[in-house]
Amino acid sequence: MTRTWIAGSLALVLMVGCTATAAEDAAKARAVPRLYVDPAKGDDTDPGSPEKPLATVARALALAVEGKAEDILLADGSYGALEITATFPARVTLRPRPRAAGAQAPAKVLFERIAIAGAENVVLDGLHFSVPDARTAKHCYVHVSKSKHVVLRNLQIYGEINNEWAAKKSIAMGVGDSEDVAVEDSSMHHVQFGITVSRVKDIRVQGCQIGPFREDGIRFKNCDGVVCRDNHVHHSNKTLKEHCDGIQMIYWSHNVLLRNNHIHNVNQGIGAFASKDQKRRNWRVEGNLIYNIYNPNTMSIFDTVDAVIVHNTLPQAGLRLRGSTGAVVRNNIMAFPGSATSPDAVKDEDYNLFVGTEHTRDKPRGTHDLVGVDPQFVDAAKFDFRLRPTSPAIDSALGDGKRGKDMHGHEPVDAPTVPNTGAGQPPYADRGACEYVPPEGPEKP
Ligand SMILES: [Ca+2]
Ligand SMILES: [Ca+2]
Repeated sequence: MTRTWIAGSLALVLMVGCTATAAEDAAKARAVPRLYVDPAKGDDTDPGSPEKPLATVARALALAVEGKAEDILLADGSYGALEITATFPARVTLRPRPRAAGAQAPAKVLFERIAIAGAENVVLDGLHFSVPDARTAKHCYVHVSKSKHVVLRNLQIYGEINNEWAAKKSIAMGVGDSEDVAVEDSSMHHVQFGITVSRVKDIRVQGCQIGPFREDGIRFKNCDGVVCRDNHVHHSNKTLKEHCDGIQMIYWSHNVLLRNNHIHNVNQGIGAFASKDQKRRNWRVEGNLIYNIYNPNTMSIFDTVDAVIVHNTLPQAGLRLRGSTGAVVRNNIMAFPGSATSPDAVKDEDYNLFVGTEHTRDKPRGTHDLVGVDPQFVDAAKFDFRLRPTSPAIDSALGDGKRGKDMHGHEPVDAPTVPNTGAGQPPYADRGACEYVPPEGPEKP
């Protein structure tokens, strides 16, 4: 009896604890109004609760327009095509319903296509996109047009019918005529194009995995405010003479940051080709690693005014600057300097490491350039272009105060056994795209 009472009291205490937590959870749930959707078991006349979900996303979106949902949780299943055309009063997120405790399989909420047109405040998070059969027209899995404040996060987009169809007919993401759009941490492969962006103000593409693909990995046309960083773009399968870029800039884009992108095994790396009508302005190209490119365009920054091109590693190539003026070219590791068509293409070239000795540009080398020097990569044959501890690129760059983390997440550190032959702030940044981190840690002040 006593034992039962104690056990009962203990259970009551535990229950009170649980109730408090459940109450907190409930408060959080109320803070973000939620609706549940299940196409197999739901009914659009139901309230959209976990137990009584709605049947369609369209019904959930209609309720979200009225402010009754900011979080729309989708059960596993195939949803076909969806159009989102509303302006929502608060940001509305479509995402998979969280897994039950102990569930093994990842969520698979599969769409054939989502078009976001004339909409505002939309987030797609964790959704899959593919189609079961080849289509006659071109197929764009996620299409954003005339919209504002859109986030496309953690999406997986892939062709799985046959490579021939996928390679010629499919675009993973198309974004046009919009403002404030972010594409984050998404993966796309077996598509013709990865991400194509036209006439967008403030577009961010970051943390995406793109490849294999056929035509272009990421391309921007006539955009203002581009951040394209920490993307891995690899393996295009066009024949070697055909056009295809890891990242391509078509015509002008202004206020551009291309940072820490890892591009390889494509026909061209970063291709910002002719933009005769409007020269590009305010560009920073930093920390990119590009190799195994099948034609001379490993990094081509044409028709751009005063571009800052720093801390890139092009182990097999040089930089091409046709039609550009006033470039700052510092702290890069390149096979050779590359080419330009104008004597004023470069206004400041220094602190680079050139593996080869030839120099084709009119601008003289900077007094701190290292020429004909082995950068001592960890294992170039295996495409590991980090620096060995004895590399002359370590602690020898000119810091401009803006170098953040590199593509591996490393800030510049002061290697204690290497004299700081660099300058600026910090004086111990490294040349090239990969900051060396000594095993013994940085110099202690
Ligand atoms: Ca360093
Ligand atoms: Ca040092």
